[in-house]
Amino acid sequence: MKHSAVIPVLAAAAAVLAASCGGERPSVPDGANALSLFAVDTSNIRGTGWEAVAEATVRVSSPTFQFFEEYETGPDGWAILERLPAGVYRISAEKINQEESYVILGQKELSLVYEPAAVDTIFMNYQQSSPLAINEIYYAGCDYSKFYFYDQFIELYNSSSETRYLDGHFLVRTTQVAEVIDPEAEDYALGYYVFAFPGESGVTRDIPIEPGEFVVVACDAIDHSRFGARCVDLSGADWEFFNSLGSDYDNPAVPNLYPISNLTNDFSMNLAHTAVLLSDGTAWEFGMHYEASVDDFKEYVNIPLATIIDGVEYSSNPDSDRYLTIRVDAGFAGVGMARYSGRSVQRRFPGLDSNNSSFDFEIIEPPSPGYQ
Ligand SMILES: [Ca+2]
Ligand SMILES: [Ca+2]
Ligand SMILES: [Ca+2]
Repeated sequence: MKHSAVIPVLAAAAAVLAASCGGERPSVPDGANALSLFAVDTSNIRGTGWEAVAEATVRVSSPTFQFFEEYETGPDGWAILERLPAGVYRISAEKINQEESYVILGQKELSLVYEPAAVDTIFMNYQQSSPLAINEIYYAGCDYSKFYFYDQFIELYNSSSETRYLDGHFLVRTTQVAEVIDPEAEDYALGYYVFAFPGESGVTRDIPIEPGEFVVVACDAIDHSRFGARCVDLSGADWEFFNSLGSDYDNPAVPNLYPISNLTNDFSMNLAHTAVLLSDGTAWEFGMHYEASVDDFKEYVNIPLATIIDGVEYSSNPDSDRYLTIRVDAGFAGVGMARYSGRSVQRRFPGLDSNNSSFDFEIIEPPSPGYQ
């Protein structure tokens, strides 16, 4: 069966449907077009410039007639798409790195009329799944001689093109004990310190975070640099965690996040291993969970996974037991980082979020509150 460049829609559809089962290439009517497609990773994530993407899955479909084919790029990043009927095509490319648990994606649309040897490029980049993300966590502490770690902070970043609102959102530090729950078996994460921005999530709109804006939440918003050479000046922080039930310091010039429970502790983070969450604060409940180490039940806050906007687990030891489900974060930030090193973990570029912190984060020095 031989067709000209113009293919009747129904005939093409019938041919594809008839051949769509099994692993063989469907026998779509012959088209005159061939497309050599080059898949390139534009992220420059390893600092080596743009790179050809080998073994990317390339899916080709048409919005105007029934057509679907899958290809794979070769070791040099090229896929040869042959015998394409004339028409409009949507092309997507995807590369999943299972070792490092990240995804790069690219897509484009193009029209082929009569091009027996067309050449094109598909530009790929990392999936950015959180428009609002935890961009930096500084938890390590700055001075071993004084065991000083009160200059901890969390930095948020809006990588979307829209203003977002933090009203009523929670910043959460999870458990620091393994096996309180099986994180893969539950649809919530364990919150231990849970502090809330003022207002009501999705209702009030008083705490904007603009596109490209960083927001710094300090544990204590003071100039810590007078306590050690590596300690961080947080007097300019946007927010601070404040617990009026404890002996916490309150900088009156900096607005506060308050705890939702009656724990008396300030918000603080383990110097080597825990997880930090940003949730939208729309749902939560207290939950008593048994802790073998103290042989008693301890009060936590169950944070439904569906309310979690971003979560980052960090651990200096890459073999640690996980506190957070891999559905939120498949890796660890901060592997190898020492306590009191004055170093911090930050996304390799703002907004990079493959839900694998091993890949997304790098260790930086000094910490960078409010900037990248
Ligand atoms: Ca505080
Ligand atoms: Ca304050
Ligand atoms: Ca920063």
